Amino acid sequence: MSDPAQRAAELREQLHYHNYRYYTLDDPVISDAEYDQLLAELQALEEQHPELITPDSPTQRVGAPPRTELGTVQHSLPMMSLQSLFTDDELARFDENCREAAGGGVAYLGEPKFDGLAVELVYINGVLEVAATRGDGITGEDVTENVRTIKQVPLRLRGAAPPRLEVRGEVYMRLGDFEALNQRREAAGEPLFANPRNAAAGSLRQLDSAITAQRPLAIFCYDVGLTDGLTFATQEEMLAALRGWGFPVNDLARLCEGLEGCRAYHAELGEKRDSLPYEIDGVVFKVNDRRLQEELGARSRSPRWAVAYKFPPRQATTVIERIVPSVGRTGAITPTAYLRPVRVGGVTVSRATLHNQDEIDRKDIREGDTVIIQRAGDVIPQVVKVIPEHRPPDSAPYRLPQTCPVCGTPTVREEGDAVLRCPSVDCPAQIEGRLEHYASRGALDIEGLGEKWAAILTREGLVRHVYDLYSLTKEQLVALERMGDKSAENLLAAIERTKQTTLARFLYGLGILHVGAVVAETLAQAFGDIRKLMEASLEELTQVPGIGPEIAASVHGFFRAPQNREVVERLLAAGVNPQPPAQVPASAGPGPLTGKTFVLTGTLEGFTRDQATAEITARGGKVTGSVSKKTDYVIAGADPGSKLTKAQELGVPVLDENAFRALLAESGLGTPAQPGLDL
Ligand code: 3BD
Repeated sequence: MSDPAQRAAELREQLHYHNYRYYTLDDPVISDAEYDQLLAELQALEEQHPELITPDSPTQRVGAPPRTELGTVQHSLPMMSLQSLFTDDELARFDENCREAAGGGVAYLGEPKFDGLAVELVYINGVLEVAATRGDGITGEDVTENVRTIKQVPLRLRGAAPPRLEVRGEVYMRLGDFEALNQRREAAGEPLFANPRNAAAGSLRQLDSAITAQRPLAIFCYDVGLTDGLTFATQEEMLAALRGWGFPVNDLARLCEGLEGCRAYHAELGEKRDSLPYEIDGVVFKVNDRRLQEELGARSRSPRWAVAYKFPPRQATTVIERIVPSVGRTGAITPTAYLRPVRVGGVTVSRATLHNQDEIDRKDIREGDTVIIQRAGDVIPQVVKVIPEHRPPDSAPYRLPQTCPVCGTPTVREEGDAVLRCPSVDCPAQIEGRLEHYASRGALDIEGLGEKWAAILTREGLVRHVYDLYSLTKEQLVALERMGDKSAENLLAAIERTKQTTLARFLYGLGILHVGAVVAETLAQAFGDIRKLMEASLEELTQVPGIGPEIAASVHGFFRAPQNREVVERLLAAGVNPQPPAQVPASAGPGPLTGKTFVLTGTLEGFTRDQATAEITARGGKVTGSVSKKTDYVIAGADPGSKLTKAQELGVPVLDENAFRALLAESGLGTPAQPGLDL
């Protein structure tokens, strides 16, 4: 191959460039694994030819340049780097070197290598004084205020503390927390974090600690810096001391005897990797005996007594063959990238989620693109970024379809919503979820028809549209597994009973976007008749008190779609007869609920919480969350909570469901029709 000096210069230049892309621009053009490979090659070259090492070599400066906005902190002892190993042979050489210095077998402390952000915490007289990121190992960023917001970080040490103590660890985000954070960001139309490590880094390096406080950060501690004379005989002893002071120390750390012990530990954690609630990218082995550590010493920046033995990378480069939109149970249309299959972290990956149109636009992801993909834990793989240099010349930006790919209904995207949806009640992709909702307690309340039977009825092809419920026969039902004679009869009777229902329940049951039980009640009061509502103009809808422009647009749009109108017509033709609410006489005087304050506790049989609230507010009452002397009534259903006890203590009248119904009936509005329930 080429001259080593020339190759080293080449590598250095590439690494500087990729370092800049990664740390300064936050926009890498190669995967982490490819970067690691270049770095490893340069390190090997410099080890063979130490005269080639220059002070500015990337091997001499591994870390992010501190950002000036956050303020900087000098580490009193440099935070070293860790040499990365990728093979058993490399591990054997590491062990050999340690054994040579020890003059015998060596015990190592093995621990997971957390994929987060290294930090140092400084405690003065037991109190957290300063927290800094690792930075370039010499100088880090001052993130004291942000670290204070991490609940796992002790602000004061437990037990006796030295005058000064420096503790080092890794700030990270748990996978579940990361997904939840990204889901919130997706719903709010904010850019998503590519992985838990970026989410942790972005959260820790906020200029406003109030934002950090809302991010679910966590920490594992694994080392000390200056300890003011305090010494530890072994790594294990130090971890025990950290635990004692109140720091989170990972409990997978184990003593590993010799090379075999290390190999077994690496294999064991490799198997556990996918089931851990946080991301790890390898294991770290450290000579357990601290005196032997000292003897082994360090190279320029990394100790000779510790290594990171990496797992196969979880990023890979591949090509998007197609982008396919799919419709979920709730009508959300999600784009999926179908990939040229590629091995990532020991698994073959052929699909990645693209989330939504905003994410596609932000990353400018197109069919035919070469992309870096990544998986974390068991999470669906994601596209990290496109490599524009490899883009085919004829490519075009990708747009989600304007009509539902399953049923052809024009898709809608509400303002402020990142998700594109199919708004049809009759979309086959959604029928299972729609049916379950139609049958739910707050809607038509079909006893016995929950998630399980909604799935069976739709999968067996017995129900393709909600109105198919009304033509089900006993023969069809008993032919199903686990459906006996009696249950079939009960289900048919429960379906039959729903023909007498209220307009509010019926509206709620249609599952119109933004129409919950309260809005359904409001619309029922305002229009009184399903056909009037179907013909209502946008203006008429907007004029109803309590109906904002967003709801009005959703309802109006819903009834403009012919598929939805047909579903309503067929339900009515099947005999469903939604009853208008009793009219409030314009001059209706105050009733028994007017101005009264209610608290709900436990589960009611005939109402959801929203419906009970709607009934009370329709009669001039109000519902609050906690019991006080100002509470007029507590409505207690099954399994009431502490609110019932509180009511009894304060002498607030407690009504059960029947008494509540009776009270509702006393008011001008009558009782909400509840088929099959005696009062
Ligand atoms: C971990 C150095 C030593 C104390 C130096 C042996 C390189 C990040 O779980 N132990 C760990 C982990 C990281 C460590 C040490 N033990 N150094 C360790 C570590 N269990 N991640 N690191 N670091 C911390 C780093 N960070 C950013 C850029 C370059 N290097």
